[in-house]
Amino acid sequence: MPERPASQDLLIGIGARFDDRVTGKPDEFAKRAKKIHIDVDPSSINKTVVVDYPIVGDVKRVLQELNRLVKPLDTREWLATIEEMRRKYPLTYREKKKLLPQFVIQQISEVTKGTAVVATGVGQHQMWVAQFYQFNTPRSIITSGGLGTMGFGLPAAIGAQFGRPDAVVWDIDGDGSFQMTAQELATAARHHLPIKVAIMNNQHHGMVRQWQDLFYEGRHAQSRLNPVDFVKLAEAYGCAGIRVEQKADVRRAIERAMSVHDRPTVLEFMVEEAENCWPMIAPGKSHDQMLGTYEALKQEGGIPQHRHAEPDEEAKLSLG
Ligand SMILES: Cc1cc2nc3c(=O)[nH]c(=O)nc-3n(C[C@H](O)[C@H](O)[C@H](O)COP(=O)(O)OP(=O)(O)OC[C@H]3O[C@@H](n4cnc5c(N)ncnc54)[C@H](O)[C@@H]3O)c2cc1C
Ligand SMILES: Cc1ncc(C[n+]2csc(CCOP(=O)(O)OP(=O)(O)O)c2C)c(N)n1
Ligand SMILES: [Mg+2]
Repeated sequence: MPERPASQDLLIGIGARFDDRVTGKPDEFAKRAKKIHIDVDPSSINKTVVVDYPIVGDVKRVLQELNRLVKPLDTREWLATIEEMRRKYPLTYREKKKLLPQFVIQQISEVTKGTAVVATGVGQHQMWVAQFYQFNTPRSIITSGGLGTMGFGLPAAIGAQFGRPDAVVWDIDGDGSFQMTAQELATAARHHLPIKVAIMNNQHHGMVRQWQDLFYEGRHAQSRLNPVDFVKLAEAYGCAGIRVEQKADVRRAIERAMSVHDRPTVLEFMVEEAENCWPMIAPGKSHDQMLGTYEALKQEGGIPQHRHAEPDEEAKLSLG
């Protein structure tokens, strides 16, 4: 398939560390491609991916120099190809009886028109935010990618709300991650910050549970979490608390949270425990061996989730 990195003919990395989450098995990564890597840090070059043309320098200067040497390309055909790939291989999930976190995140995205600042914890919910919150403004996802620090979401949302008092700030969090720094609700309440905390309560360290199911014969060692009443916890700190169990109540709950302006709101979404995040590359495997591809999920009854082609017009206007 021409779409997969294994069969690309040219790969240009502009300020990239080529993390293992990106490369999968490094030896197989974009194997047939000539590789150009621009990075200000020489230690990033040839670290995991050996490249044909290393360029060390600040990206702005390097690109200015490069622009002098190359002719402008007509990229219309390539952009159309990318659009076609998006259409052909959309994200997908199968409806289940219980509430799905992907659906909740899509609803938050719609209500906020993709213009909120969104902080996250670490785990499945973090990846679903990247997939299903349709960001319309740059520099709006605040997430711990490299270090992957659970507990990052709430303090990050507090910082974001202090930094941008007029912005709508959400922390879309996991029940495990949230509990690492939940006491910071006191700080948020004391300063009357109107942050919204949406906890995807799957009563598990979901990402760990997913790996245990896929690679460790379902041995759920230490990944199941005690039930916690997050609404009571929120109220104990002087925050508003809302629990949602049914799909039909999701939208109203999000809208209610958006109407609270004088204190934090914690929304506890009781989501499906056994939902997996797809697609994924198993440890030590390559892009060609991706699990949970669109084709595979569609066979199991997955419903395509097409993205809006263009940012919401109203959202664009509100950005000025
Ligand atoms: C559960 C989980 C799942 C994840 N899944 C994915 C995934 O599917 N896909 C994904 O991409 N990531 C994923 N990540 C994040 C991943 O771990 C890395 O954090 C991310 O890939 C790093 O992206 P990066 O290399 O662009 O940024 P960084 O790691 O921040 O690297 C930036 C690079 O740019 C260079 N640089 C900075 N400024 C300049 C400049 N002015 N000029 C030139 N060079 C510059 C730096 O030297 C550095 O080498 C996931 C993380 C978690 C926790
Ligand atoms: C401080 C810390 N401890 C452990 C981990 C390893 N880890 C990564 S994701 C995860 C589970 C996260 O659970 P939760 O926050 O409930 O998110 P979910 O995957 O269920 O959405 C764990 C334990 C980590 N990233 N950070
Ligand atoms: Mg969880």
